[in-house]
Amino acid sequence: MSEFRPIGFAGVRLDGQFWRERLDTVLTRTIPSQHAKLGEHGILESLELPDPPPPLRNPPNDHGFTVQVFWDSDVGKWIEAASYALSHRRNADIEAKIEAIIDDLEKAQAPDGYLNCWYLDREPQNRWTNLRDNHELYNLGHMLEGAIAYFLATGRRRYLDILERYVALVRETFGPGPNQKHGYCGHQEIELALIRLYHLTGDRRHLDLAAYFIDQRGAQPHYFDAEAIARGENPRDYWAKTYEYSQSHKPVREQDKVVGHAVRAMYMYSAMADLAAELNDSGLKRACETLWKDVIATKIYITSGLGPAAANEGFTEDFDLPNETAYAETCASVALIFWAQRMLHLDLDGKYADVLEQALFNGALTGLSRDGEHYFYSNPLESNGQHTRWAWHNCPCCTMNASRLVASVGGYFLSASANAVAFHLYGGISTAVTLETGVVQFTETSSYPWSGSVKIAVDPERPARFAVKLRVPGWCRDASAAVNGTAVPMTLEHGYLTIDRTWQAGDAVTLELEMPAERIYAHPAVRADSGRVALKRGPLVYCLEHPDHAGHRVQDYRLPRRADLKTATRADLFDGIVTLEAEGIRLEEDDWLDHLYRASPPRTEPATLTAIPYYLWNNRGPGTMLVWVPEG
Ligand code: FUB
Ligand code: ZN
Repeated sequence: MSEFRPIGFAGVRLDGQFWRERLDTVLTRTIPSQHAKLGEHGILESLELPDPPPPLRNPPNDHGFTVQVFWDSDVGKWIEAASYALSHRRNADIEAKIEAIIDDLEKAQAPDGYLNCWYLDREPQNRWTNLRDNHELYNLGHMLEGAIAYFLATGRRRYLDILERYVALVRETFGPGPNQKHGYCGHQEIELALIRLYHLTGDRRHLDLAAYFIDQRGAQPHYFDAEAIARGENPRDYWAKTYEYSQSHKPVREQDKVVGHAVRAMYMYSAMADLAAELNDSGLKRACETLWKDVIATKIYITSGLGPAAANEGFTEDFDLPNETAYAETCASVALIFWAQRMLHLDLDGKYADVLEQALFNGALTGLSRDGEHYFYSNPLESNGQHTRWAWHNCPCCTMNASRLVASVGGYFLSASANAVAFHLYGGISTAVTLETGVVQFTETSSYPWSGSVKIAVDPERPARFAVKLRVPGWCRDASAAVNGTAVPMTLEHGYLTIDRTWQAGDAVTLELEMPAERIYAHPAVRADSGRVALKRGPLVYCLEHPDHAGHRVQDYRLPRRADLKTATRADLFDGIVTLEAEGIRLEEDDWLDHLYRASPPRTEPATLTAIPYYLWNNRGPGTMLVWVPEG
């Protein structure tokens, strides 16, 4: 296991324009507007528990399930995101809103500590009877993460106290004892929250409970069978048909294929990686590595979207990666970032940081609009104009996953051990890190991801020997580095360049990462991408979008194999971006008249293809978009 630990986002200041803009947007627009939406959609009201409860806002689907059962989680996630925002800037209005929510939760909590507003409001007698579907522990997980974040941001512990009472009840209820339930949640999440609570309190019982839930998953006799029978149902009538859906088809250590619901899978693998590190558990680590290989080799979109299918919000067969119908839920890419970061701390290997970065720039950021108030739930790689960013969703899970990620993004930039600091991402940050030799101020300056020129000022309080490790991304084929102007030999170990020397105030490292525009091809088994090419530069995946093509359908463009790819700095687009341009052709349809088929190919016209970063698509209205461009 590696000795590196992440440096918490609160200690990392974002100075670079790219992330500063996203963070400011989230602080000033996303967090307040999300609170307003929680109010408008009845989610805040659902904490008030009137008797009798009001009619459902979201009618049950055809297997009797309503998303209202996990509204508590949406509130918890908003508090978590808002608390991360408070760690950047205190805000009396947001704090008053959180306090009002805590008032409601305090009133709602049952005398024994139970706190689930769906069950308390509607069917208090049925608590813990449907862990498979009804998200009770998932809700607690998100609320608990919110309470921890709020405590860390403000020092106020009322919400945390409420939830610690609930956790104590859960610990009493679940476990190996003869009078305990041997169950676990159908939607993983509680495990991650318990591990966070363990980090906060040092109370080992929280870690043990997380480990219990993970190890119990998939044990026989199957818990979800037993509880279905107890509800008077036949387990074979399970609407999802298979426990692969919740990764409980077999014990987690035996799992070697990534299956089922994508967000559930990613949260579970994140918890497994956490437990592998905390418990030095090589079995769990091995399982994580096997699952990692499987997803990376056969199931991930180039954008790092995960889970092509809407039916199970998740995975299908290997290489099944359709573009226009891709589900690729924003939450799944956010959760992949959680998992990748944990893998990176099991082994400091750039292959994990590469995926983390890819998911951050392409999978997760896409979910949040430029204005900070519109979202994508699914992230297709092609559109015929049918996709549109929405201001809210009746299942708003992705909204707060986007905001909590951006509000805490500084936490993914670097890690430290006792005598080394590792930079994983670049983009303009400053932070003070305490090493065993003393405090060192690091100031990283760059306009990454637009440029690969990075400068890092290293200022120890007194001269000291330690290592600075710089990630050279897997996409970069030519890199150079220097300390105070003297070149450093580019010997990489697992994707990192190590500069181990005695540093003194005023030292500066420069890193040049060549960042040419590139064509990327898919494995031939990915039928959807056959004969097509994707464009990338640095960590960014690009796409063609309608406004840059005079309203023509972007699917009509062809990129000749030998066409040069040029980069252009476009101050006029999205406050300044780098676009990719190439000369190609466009198929014309004006001479087809009423023919649907004919013996001669379409007439073509020379045409310029302009590609923008994928994460920016659909900020200028719906229309055609294409990631995988036909070559020819
Ligand atoms: O079930 C809770 C959340 O809602 C899941 O993580 C998402 O996939 C959506 O179904
Ligand atoms: Zn989601």
